[in-house]
Amino acid sequence: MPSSVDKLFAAPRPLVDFAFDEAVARVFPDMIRRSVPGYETLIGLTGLLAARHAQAGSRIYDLGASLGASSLAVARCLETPEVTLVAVDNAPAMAARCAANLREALPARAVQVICADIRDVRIRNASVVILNFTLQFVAPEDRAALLARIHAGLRPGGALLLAEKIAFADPAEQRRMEALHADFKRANGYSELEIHQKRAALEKVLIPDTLETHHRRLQAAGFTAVDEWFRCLNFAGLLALR
Ligand code: GEK
Repeated sequence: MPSSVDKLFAAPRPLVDFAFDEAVARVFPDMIRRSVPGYETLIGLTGLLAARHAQAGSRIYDLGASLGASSLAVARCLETPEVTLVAVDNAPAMAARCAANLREALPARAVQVICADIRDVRIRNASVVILNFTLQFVAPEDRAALLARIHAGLRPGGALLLAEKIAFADPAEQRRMEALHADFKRANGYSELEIHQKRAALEKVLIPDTLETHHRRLQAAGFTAVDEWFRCLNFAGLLALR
């Protein structure tokens, strides 16, 4: 399915919470590349990190897969035999496009695409679980339980790859990072109106945590080592080992 340039917030519009609907799915690759600094690097390296931790006969889960970018990066790097890729997204428009993308790009690979809430999906026999920019959309009170279920579903030696927008405890650092993030969006062609309207639409939907909160919660879920492997402005990638 073709994708297009993101103009969703270009004209004045009523304040409605952001939703992963058909209009967003259509422009999603352009939107995320222009909004998340380092997105392409992080996704490419997700493939390498996943390949290093993949185990024969296991599953690799891509939770909040959107159009399947992380799954495709994994498939490009994976040499371990008998690994099933399981991509999950609860937005029907995303899951349908993800299924079409993965079928077309990976005709010979064992792939499942599931349209469901990641809080309801059973995680089992996993060597790698990927949560790239998804936990931030899960209700904060449900995040610890989800991480504990992921930990329980990972094989010993398995890995969770968690990428998130992050918040800062220091208000001055928060302001500096937000200003740089707005500069990044401006440099990618978004207008002041687009930046303002998208920020307002996401305010109640995307709730970032500080890195301290992430570390504490991952440890409480049972992960033994947590490495910060990626950082670009207010976005970070963590590798957590079972
Ligand atoms: C990428 N990982 O390209 N259950 C299932 N899916 C969910 C849930 C949930 N509870 N909450 C949100 N989603 C991708 C990008 S986008 C990030 C991930 C962004 C899904 C939602 O439908 C959307 O497709 C995805 O998580 C978040 O690396 O748009 O900033």
